[in-house]
Amino acid sequence: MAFGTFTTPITWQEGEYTVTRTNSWSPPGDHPTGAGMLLYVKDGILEKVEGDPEQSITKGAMPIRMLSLPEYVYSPYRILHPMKRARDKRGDDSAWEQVSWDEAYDLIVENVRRCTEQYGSNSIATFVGTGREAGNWGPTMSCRVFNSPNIVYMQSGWSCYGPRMACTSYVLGAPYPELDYASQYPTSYDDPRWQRPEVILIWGKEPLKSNPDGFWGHSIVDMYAMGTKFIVVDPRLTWEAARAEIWLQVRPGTDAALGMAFCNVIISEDLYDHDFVEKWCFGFDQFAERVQTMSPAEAAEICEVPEEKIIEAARMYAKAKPAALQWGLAVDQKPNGIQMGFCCLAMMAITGNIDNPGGNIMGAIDIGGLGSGYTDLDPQSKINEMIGVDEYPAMVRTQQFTHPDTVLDELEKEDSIFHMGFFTSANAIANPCNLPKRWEKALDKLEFNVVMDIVMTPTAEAVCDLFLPVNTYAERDMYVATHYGACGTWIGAIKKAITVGEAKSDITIMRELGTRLRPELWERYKTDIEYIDDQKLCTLKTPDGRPLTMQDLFDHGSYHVDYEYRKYEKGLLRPDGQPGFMTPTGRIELYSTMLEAWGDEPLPYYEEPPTSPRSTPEYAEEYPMVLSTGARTWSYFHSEQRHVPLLREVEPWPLVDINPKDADRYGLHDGDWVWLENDNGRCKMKLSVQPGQKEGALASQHGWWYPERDASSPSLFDVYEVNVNNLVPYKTIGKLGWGAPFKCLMCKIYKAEPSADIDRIEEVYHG
Ligand SMILES: Nc1nc2c(c(=O)[nH]1)N[C@H]1C(S)=C(S)[C@@H](COP(=O)(O)OP(=O)(O)OC[C@H]3O[C@@H](n4cnc5c(=O)[nH]c(N)nc54)[C@H](O)[C@@H]3O)O[C@H]1N2
Ligand SMILES: Nc1nc2c(c(=O)[nH]1)N[C@H]1C(S)=C(S)[C@@H](COP(=O)(O)OP(=O)(O)OC[C@H]3O[C@@H](n4cnc5c(=O)[nH]c(N)nc54)[C@H](O)[C@@H]3O)O[C@H]1N2
Ligand SMILES: [Mo]
Repeated sequence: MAFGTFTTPITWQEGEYTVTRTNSWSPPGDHPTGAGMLLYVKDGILEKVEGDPEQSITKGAMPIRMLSLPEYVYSPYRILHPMKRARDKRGDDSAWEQVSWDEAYDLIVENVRRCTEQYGSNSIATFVGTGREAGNWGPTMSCRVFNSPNIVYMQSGWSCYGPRMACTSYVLGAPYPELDYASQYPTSYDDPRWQRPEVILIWGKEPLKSNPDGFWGHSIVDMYAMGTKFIVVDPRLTWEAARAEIWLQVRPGTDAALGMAFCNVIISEDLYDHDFVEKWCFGFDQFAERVQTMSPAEAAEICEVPEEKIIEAARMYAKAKPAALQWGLAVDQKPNGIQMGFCCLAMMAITGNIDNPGGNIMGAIDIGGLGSGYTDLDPQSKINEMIGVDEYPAMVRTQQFTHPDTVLDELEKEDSIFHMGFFTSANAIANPCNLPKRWEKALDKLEFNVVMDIVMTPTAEAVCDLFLPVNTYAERDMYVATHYGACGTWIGAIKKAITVGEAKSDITIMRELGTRLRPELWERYKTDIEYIDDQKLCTLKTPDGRPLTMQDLFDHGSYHVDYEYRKYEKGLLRPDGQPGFMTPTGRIELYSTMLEAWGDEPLPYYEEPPTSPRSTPEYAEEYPMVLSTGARTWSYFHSEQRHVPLLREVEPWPLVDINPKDADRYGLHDGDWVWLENDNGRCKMKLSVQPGQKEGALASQHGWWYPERDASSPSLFDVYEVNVNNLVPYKTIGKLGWGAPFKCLMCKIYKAEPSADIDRIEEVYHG
């Protein structure tokens, strides 16, 4: 390993400013990408931020959401004290009253004890969101503070990262394989061990905007500038697609057919790595036979892309040395996603682009406890009590989370097991839940609901009784690790620079509650740093062999993991030290014995989206447009930041993209307000006519609500007017429980009355 090489200590004086070097995580929302930042503080106030040119991965660049940090920190929308409200006043914004932290904790303790005595501790559900800092602690909060295995991530079909991680664990026996972007080296691309990928296949991902799960999206711009070529599979013309050698403008939801055809071409044209396949893959012959059932011609018809471009793309990826694959959320957000992911992994494997310089690299097994708290489930037998384990054992046992759709069923039961809810980093009804109105009603049945957040959200207003204010990363000490440590290459320090109001960090709240409820587990940690050192960093070693500490990170700024390529050759992927992979056969399973054991097919197959012009032609007559939702935007992380002036000025309204020909067909114009509607519900957005959008398909944003509008029920910031998840069906997911059709719905589109007055939005950005 190596520490970072910075020319200054972590804080220094620059004229009137105290400058603090830090890394972003959350809040404001971000995956653990850790953009390097310099915070300029004068008289205790954060006045400005700059990118940190010395941070080895981000090199001074910063997403716009980080640039607007001061506005976020000092926003008038921020809640800075704990607040409570009587249960019968839910939905009434005027009923909140300020309380002390002690009073807030007392209320929680009283309700946890009451629920535990009356119904058992499993009656407490912890609702968590995606991989922000608090998302990482959600399982710990649930298991080690409330003593409940019922950790709930609410997105139908656990449609984020889970399907990709699950098929990776089955096929590769490893965590998510990430494109090698030299993040493990203090000197980045200059390290001689690194090789630049010749080709990157960017598939259902837009890393430049999303920086997903720790991957620094801008690195693909760097590689492009150095000569790397792109192949892009996306129904929209993205920045990456516009620069691609080959752009396959695929029909949303059909990617598994394309994946099978890619593999078919690579195998039938003998472009695969025989040596690698022979030594390290299991079930190649059956796999080859299966993908032969999907000819490029058939895939071309299904996916609506030219046959010769499929062939050309497969050849280009297979012939490049090295080649890397960026597979994104479009894999997860469809019932057929596991099979698409399977094809992605197979392509990496048969071309020998696994754990090689410039290919897709794998995490080591000894990265330590950095990842989210899966191991917190103690005893492991508690997994048998998780909601959904009987109905979807593969999902629940692989993910070690409850099954989202089954939780909704359970909440709705008259004699539901659930009685208390704790929301941390999840704005349920604005974004992660499909059919949000139904979820709201179900969540409202819970006797006591607590939320920890930054601002008053639709979820907090609708169903919560106690609000705990959390602070931002400018106000806390922490670390951030790419890929939550799972494919970890780098860990950076987050350093507190300011204090604002009474807000506390997620770990502080967890410790303080833990100390009250389960002192035997928590009392010993007097500070966040003590907890982090003991629970998270201690399995990593400094160059002189000591356990790594937060102080080391403060002293050196960052820590780079010693990266070994081709770990499978060296016995570094298996606890028994044998060469090979951590699968039942010890090889990459192109015939997946795990998928078979869980009751799915052991080989990839194609299924049409649940509703589509082909699978449901009658439905398509009424709802003729394909709808893919949630492609990421520059300004917003899911439901966040609509209250931040700079960001709202850049992206003031919820947009849905349409091809000009479709707009003409429906007599619609750029800037029109429109309804998107299907049999589940509707939502109102503003039309954006885009020549780069696939004909016959729409692309809508997600996570919208209007912080400037009426907070109380039934308005709830007009969340239901604008929430595209009104259109997403329930339990329309893959065989094993993963993947809802967030990226392959059908709807109709028609003109709406203009939405709300522009003046109110001006209030947001001009104060
Ligand atoms: N700014 C910002 N960054 C974020 C987030 C955010 O909300 N805002 N969210 C974070 C989270 S939780 C996640 S999971 C990641 C996700 O980040 P990504 O994996 O990059 O996913 P998306 O941006 O949803 O979609 C990527 C691309 O898939 C395309 N697409 C849509 N449907 C299909 C399809 O059926 N097939 C194919 N091949 N492509 C399709 C879209 O047009 C889009 O260009 O981003 C993370 N980063
Ligand atoms: N239609 C559609 N819906 C989608 C998606 C899509 O592509 N299309 N994407 C889905 C995906 S992939 C995901 S992962 C989910 C994400 O869903 P969630 O992760 O639930 O995201 P949010 O709804 O933004 O809720 C997060 C809340 O946490 C707060 N917060 C931010 N940082 C912190 C922190 O550090 N601590 C605490 N305590 N709170 C914090 C924010 O203010 C916000 O209110 O959304 C899903 N929803
Ligand atoms: Mo996500």
